[in-house]
This record gives sequence, C-alpha cells and structure tokens, in this order.
Amino acid sequence: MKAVKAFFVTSAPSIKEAPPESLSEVAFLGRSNVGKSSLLNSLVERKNLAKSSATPGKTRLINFFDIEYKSDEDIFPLMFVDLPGFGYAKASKSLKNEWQKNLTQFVKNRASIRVYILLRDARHPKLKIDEDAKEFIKTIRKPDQKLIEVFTKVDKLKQKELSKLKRDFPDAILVSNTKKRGIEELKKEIIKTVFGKEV
Ligand SMILES: Nc1nc2c(ncn2[C@@H]2O[C@H](COP(=O)(O)OP(=O)(O)O)[C@@H](O)[C@H]2O)c(=O)[nH]1
Ligand SMILES: [Mg+2]
Repeated sequence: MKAVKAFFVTSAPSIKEAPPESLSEVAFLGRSNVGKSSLLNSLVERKNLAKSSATPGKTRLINFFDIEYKSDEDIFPLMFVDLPGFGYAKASKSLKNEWQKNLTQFVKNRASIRVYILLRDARHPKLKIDEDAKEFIKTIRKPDQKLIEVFTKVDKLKQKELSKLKRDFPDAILVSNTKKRGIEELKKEIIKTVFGKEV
C-alpha cells in the first residue's frame, strides 16, 4: 500500500498551538534518536519529509503531516504526528521539564489521537524509561486509542537476539528503516486499527 499524499502541515511547540483536530492522528513517541522521523519517512516512502538527524535531541517541536493512503477500494486519510523525543540526557533541566510538560499535555489531551506508536530500540529492549512510557500511555489512553509497540533498528541484531526479542514481545512489530523491514506490516496495523479494514 502506498501513500498518495504526504505533506508537512505545521510545527507546534505545544498543544495550544497545534492545528485543529480534524483527521485521525497517529502519534510517534519514543526516546530521542530511536528512529521516529526515519520511521515516519519509511511509512510514506519519502527520504526527508520528517527531518532525521544523527544529532540526538534536535526535534523539540510537534510536527504534523497530512497523509493519505490508498488501496484498491479505499482512501485512508491520516495525520502523522512526530513528537519530540523524551529523556534526552544532554538537554538542560529547565528545557527538559518544558518539553516533558508539553509532550505530556499533548499526549493526554489530544483526543484525535487514534494510535500511539511507541518506538523502542531493539538493542536495548528493557529500558526503564521505555517501560515507564508504555505504562503512562496505558494509563492515560481512552478506550478508542490504541498502543502499538515497535522495535526499531532490528538490522543491528543477530539472529539469536531477534528470536529472543520476538519471544519476549510477541505483539510488537519489528522494523528496520535502513533495510525497510516490517514497514508494510506496520502500515497494515495502523489502517486496521484506525479504519477497521484489512488491506
Ligand atoms: N541501523 C539503523 N539506523 C537507523 C534506523 N532508524 C533510524 N536510524 C538512524 O538513527 C538515527 C536517528 O534517527 P531519527 O529518525 O532522526 O530518530 P528520532 O530522533 O527518533 O527522530 C539516524 O542516524 C538514523 O539514520 C534503523 O532502522 N536502523
Ligand atoms: Mg526526529
């Protein structure tokens, strides 16, 4: 399935400045540098729609992208929301608190979010900060909001580690942005979750 439309809408520092809630939103959440922007680009087959960077902690804004997928029979309009990374150690404390507050506010109060995509680094699958984020989403989400857990950078794993990860997290989707693995599976899961359709 292909994205027939994918364009940047706007950046917002907080929920107050966010665009009006209109489309079903897919929010990408995860530690800084985990591969959020890269995954967003993979999902729409664009190289640099969401700015990916090797410098952790650069994205401090909430970025909105208007997306449209098309299958043989249907069109699926969505808003992808690239959220600032959490837990970036090098940011100053006040800046960190400010981001964290904005991020928390947004995630809690944005009713148009249909799916939270929580990204985790496949090489560090048991980090407390990720477990905490998962618990947090589970606590605040409404009945019509789903959590999809994704492990990124699986290209860095050996076969044995990959098998273990699958055993430990049977519901998670394993992706590689460099090798384009798991991308179609994730697209399908998003469409199924938001629109209730198998594509
Ligand atoms: N090997 C590998 N590197 C990745 C993958 N996804 C992202 N990266 C790299 O990880 C770094 C951070 O990616 P980015 O998408 O900017 O992360 P973000 O901060 O979460 O938005 C960049 O250097 C990417 O090229 C992946 O699946 N495999
Ligand atoms: Mg990013």
